[in-house]
Amino acid sequence: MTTKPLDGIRIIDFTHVQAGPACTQLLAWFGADVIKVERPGSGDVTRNQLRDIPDADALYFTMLNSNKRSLTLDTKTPDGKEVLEKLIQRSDVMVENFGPGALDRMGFTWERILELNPRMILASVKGFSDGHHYSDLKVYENVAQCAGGAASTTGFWDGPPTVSAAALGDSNTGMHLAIGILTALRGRDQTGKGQKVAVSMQDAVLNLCRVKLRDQQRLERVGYLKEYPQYPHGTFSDAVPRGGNAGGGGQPGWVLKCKGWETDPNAYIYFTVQDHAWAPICRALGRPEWIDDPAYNTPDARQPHIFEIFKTIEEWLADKTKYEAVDILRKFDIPCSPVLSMKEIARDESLRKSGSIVEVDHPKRGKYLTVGSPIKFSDLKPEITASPLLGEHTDDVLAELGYDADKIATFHAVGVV
Ligand code: CAO
Repeated sequence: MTTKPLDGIRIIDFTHVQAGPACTQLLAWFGADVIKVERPGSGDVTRNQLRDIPDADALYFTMLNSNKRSLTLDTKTPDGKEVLEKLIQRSDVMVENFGPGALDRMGFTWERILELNPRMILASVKGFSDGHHYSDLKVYENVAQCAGGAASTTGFWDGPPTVSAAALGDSNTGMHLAIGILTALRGRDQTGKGQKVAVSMQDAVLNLCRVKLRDQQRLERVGYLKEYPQYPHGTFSDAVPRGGNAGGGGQPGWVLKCKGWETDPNAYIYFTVQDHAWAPICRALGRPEWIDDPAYNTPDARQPHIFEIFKTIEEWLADKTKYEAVDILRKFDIPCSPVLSMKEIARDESLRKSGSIVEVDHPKRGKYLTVGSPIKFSDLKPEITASPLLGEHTDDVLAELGYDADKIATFHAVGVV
């Protein structure tokens, strides 16, 4: 077996649902020994949620818990607490995303954890930061998207705030937490001391909405936002509006219809009008007369009739599939992409080849697809293995902690594990 960068790091994975599991799964891919601690009998709630095969763990679970080991443990019993204490003494990191205060109520305050292991890194996800006026709230994905500024700035101006399908609140928070954990591990190399790392889902969403806070300040200073569809013909209020599919940066763009859009909901491309690519765009569209026309040749000149320009592009696209269109536009260096459905992504050969989509064999499910590591290394190719069955590694982990076979049998008999 080849060495992985996080070999030797033991992580107590006291996480559930998505935000925490996404973080620990990433660290497991890179070599950490991730021991998922789950309630005996039921385990992570996602094992049962949205099942597509009656007796097999749901994809929700399998796609967020690969490469881990599973230990069942009732951490509210005295024996369960003792096992967890031993585990804390022998681990480097504990990751949790319980509701506010749950870990304290279980008896594992930060002070107690430090007492057990001063080198421990305790990494937590909560909905809101410590001390925030909503810090007592339990939070799921869409709640975080609303609290972090994503929902109020997503969607169309004549529709309600809209959440994204991307897990900005869950997996995104988990990725932030992974960065925090690796930073704390590096810090521990220098100081010998552990520390607490926390990421709130609201903050992680807000971090991705940074440009919208940029826009808020611009709006307050000048009263309008040039790159939004509301400019110059519509009106602005005092808060950043929803901009539909606008580019959002300095490059106007929009989702445009291609051949077949009447029946195929994904027959579209995203088209970007980069300023310095204006001449190639005109050439690609067969409109060379626009290149030097003062009504078109600067971003400011184009903006008042940008939708008329998009309409012209759609006329050009009418007899081209999204793939044909991108094949032409790529030759002119125009930033664009087909709008890909999940069906197309699941079958995409390039994504399979790069390891971004991986087929995994599961003892109960058979083969299923999952998303592999989006991070690529020159000297590490994460190998994605099946998620563990509930309690699959309970006896192994207990034996590693020094429990003999009789004691382990007793734990099973009384339901501690
Ligand atoms: N043994 C014994 N008890 C266990 C246990 C175990 N192995 N694992 C968990 N529990 C207990 C907890 O101690 C807690 O008990 P108390 O409430 O009595 O103290 C209880 O299970 C429930 O935990 P919870 O509050 O985390 O669960 P919930 O289903 O009510 O809430 C969620 C779920 C996600 C809303 C909440 O955990 C939360 O807000 N987490 C922080 C934010 C977050 O990560 N959200 C993302 C979820 S989607 O990715």
